[in-house]
Amino acid sequence: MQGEMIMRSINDFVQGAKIGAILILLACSASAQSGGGYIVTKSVVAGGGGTASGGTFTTDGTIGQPAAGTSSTGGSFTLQGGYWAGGTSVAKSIHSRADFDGDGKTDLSVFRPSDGNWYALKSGGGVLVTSWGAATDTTVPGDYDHDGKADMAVYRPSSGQWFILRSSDFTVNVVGWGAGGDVPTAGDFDGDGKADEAVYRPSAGQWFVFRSSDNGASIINWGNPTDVPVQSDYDGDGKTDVAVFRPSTGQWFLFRSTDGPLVAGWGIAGDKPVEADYDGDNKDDIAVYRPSDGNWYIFRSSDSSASIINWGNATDIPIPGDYDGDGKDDEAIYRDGTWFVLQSTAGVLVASWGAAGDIPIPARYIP
Ligand SMILES: [Ca+2]
Ligand SMILES: [Ca+2]
Ligand SMILES: [Ca+2]
Ligand SMILES: [Ca+2]
Repeated sequence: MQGEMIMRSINDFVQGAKIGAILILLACSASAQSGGGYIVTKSVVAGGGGTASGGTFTTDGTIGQPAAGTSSTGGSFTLQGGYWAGGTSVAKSIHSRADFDGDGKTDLSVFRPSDGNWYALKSGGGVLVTSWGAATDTTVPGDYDHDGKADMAVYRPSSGQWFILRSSDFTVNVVGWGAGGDVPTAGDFDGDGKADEAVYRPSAGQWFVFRSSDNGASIINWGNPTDVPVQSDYDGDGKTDVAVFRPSTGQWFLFRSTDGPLVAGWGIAGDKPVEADYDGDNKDDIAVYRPSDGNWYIFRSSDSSASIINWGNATDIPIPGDYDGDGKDDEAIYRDGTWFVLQSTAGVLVASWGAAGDIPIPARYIP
C-alpha cells in the first residue's frame, strides 16, 4: 500500500510538471496540443477561437463573450475557455409603484370607492378610467402578468377573492386566496416578476403566499396579531420579503429572502411605515412617516445613514413612489386630491388628481 501511495504522489508531481510545461508552451503559441493525462488551460484577452486536440477527440473553445467560461471535458484531457472574473452586470430592475403605462414612473392614480372607478393620469400621456371593484373592496395593485405595468386589482374581504384585470391582455383572473380578517399583502415573493396573491393572518401571525411560479403555497409564521405587514424587497434580490412593523415598539422584523432575518428599531408609536427605495440601490429602505412632525425618517440601505426630510402634515397620506423615474422613490403626500411630490431628480411636483375620499394607489404599496 505504501508503495502505491508513493507512486501516486510521484505521478501527481509528473502531472504537475507537465501542466507547467504546457502553460509555457501556450504562452508562446496557441497552437493545438495533444497528449494524455493533462489539463490545457487557456486565457486570451481578445479574439475568439482556439482549438486544442489530442487523443480521441477535438474540442473547440470560443473565448468570445457568448461562450466565455465553457468547459469541454472528455477522454484524456480538458479544454477550458475562460474570461477573467468580475464584470458581473447588475441590471437595475424597474419596478415603480402604480406604473400603469410601464414607463418606469409612478402615475398619479386613485380608486374612488363611491363609483368603483380607477382614475390614472399616465405619466407617458393619456388618462385611464376603468370601473373595477366595489366600495368595500381593498385595492391590491401590482404587476401580476409581468408586462411591466401595474394591473388594477381588488381583494374582496367578504369572500377572500382576488379580482385581477391583467394589463397585458385585459383578461380577468379571479383567485380565492384569503379568509375573514386576513390582510392582503401582494408582492413578488418568488421573484418570477409576477406579483403573487398573499395574505397576512394577524390572529395567527401567519403569511399565506400563492406563488405564481408553480402555483404552490408558502405558509410562513412571521409576526403577531398587532403587527402591520410591511412586505417589500429589503435585500434587493428581486423577491419580496415577508416583514412586519410593530407599532407599539417601532420595531421592524424582516425575514429577508437572501440575507436572512433582521430586527431593527426604527420609529415610535404613531409612525406610519413608508418603506421604499429612496436611495436607488434596488433595496427597499426601512422608513417611517411621522404625522406629528411631518418628517420622513429614512434608513438608507446603501450606506446605513439616516435621512430626515420634512414633507407633509398630520392629516396627509404618504404616497412614496418613483414619480420622475430615476430609480429612486420620492417622498410624496396626498392631500384631498392634491399631490405634493418631492421628486429626487425632477424637483417638486404639485398636481391635482382625484378628490377627497379617493384612495391614492401608490399608498396601497405600503400599509
Ligand atoms: Ca411571483
Ligand atoms: Ca428579497
Ligand atoms: Ca435602498
Ligand atoms: Ca425619483
